Amino acid sequence: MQIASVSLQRVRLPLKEPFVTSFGIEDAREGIIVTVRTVRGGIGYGECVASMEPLYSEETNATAWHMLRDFFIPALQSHAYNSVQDLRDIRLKLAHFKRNKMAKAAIEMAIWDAYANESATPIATLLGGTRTEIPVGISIGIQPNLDTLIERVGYYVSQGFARVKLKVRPGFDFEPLRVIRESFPDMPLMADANSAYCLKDVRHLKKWDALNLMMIEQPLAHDDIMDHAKLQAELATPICLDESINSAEDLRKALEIGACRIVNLKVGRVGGFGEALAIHDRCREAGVDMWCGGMLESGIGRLHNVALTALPGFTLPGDTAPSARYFEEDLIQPAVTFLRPGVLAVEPLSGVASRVDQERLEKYTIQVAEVVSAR
Ligand code: OSB
Ligand code: MG
Repeated sequence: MQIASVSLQRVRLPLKEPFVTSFGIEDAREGIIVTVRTVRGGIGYGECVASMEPLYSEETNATAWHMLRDFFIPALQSHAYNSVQDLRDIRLKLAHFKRNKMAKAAIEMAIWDAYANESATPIATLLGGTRTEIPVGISIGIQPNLDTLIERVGYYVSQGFARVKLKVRPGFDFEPLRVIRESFPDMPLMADANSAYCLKDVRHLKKWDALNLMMIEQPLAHDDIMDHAKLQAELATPICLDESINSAEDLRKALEIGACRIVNLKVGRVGGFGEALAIHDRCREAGVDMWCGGMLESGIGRLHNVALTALPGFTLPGDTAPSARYFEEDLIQPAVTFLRPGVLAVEPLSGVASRVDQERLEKYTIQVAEVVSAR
């Protein structure tokens, strides 16, 4: 497979309701859609999961745009991709460029997607996925008060979500979790702090052990594993790392020192499917539970997350909720919906192109650039 052209477009999809975390408020999913066109007419899409501001990580849509246009697309566009191994090795061609994983993932995943399209093979199959159904949970943002929170949780539970994750921050943590636990004694429940605490909060965090949480996600700094290891030694509740794991090497070190017992794998955060597979395989070998996280993706990134989750190492429900949880209109049709309550189907999709709604893609585009291959 040879790439004929790559284009970038910035999209802005309004969210049905603002998503509030310990790091800020997002009222729209603004991202970059990468489109790869192949010489034989194949078409592939990738979604960059960076946000508008460098709050979850250092990347933004503007930095990703620069990295893609000036470095990553030029580095990848003139190679031939003729096997799954060639796709898995894309990460090696970008390895000398430091970090900027979300930008790397966007073009890498678009090339996998184009390969799926051109070879008429489902992405899940290319990745080695075997499952045809996956359970999913809901990630609920910080709520204005406890009444609204309980109403929201009740609504999502009634829809059948397989577990509830609550965003927390100092001042909105133990009490809301306790109230949810009281109303839903047996429900799988977890908290995501997005780095809102530090090691001196250990006494406060130890109290959460009484709530029977599945895990606490990323309690400490985004770039830390040392303090997480110290904290994990003090807690009965498993720590799950999100922000701190950006590569299979990060994971090796985190597991070696006991910084987490569970991993949230986001393909954008780690630089694409190739690195995600390396992390998946390492978790599986080590018997570490893993699940697929989300970044409020449009249907394009969402279908990719669903395909990845078909792999056997995803042992816990992920954050890949149906499109309607986020958007009035998605960029794909039909949207991602429940097969039955709490469960998504892994459809045998040979790339996402057949699902992309071109009119809507146009409608939500706020900036376009065409990058033509030098070949
Ligand atoms: O930390 O997992 C996170 C959304 C944006 C940025 C970071 C995170 C999240 C979520 C939402 O938790 C997951 C989703 O529903 O896509
Ligand atoms: Mg998280």
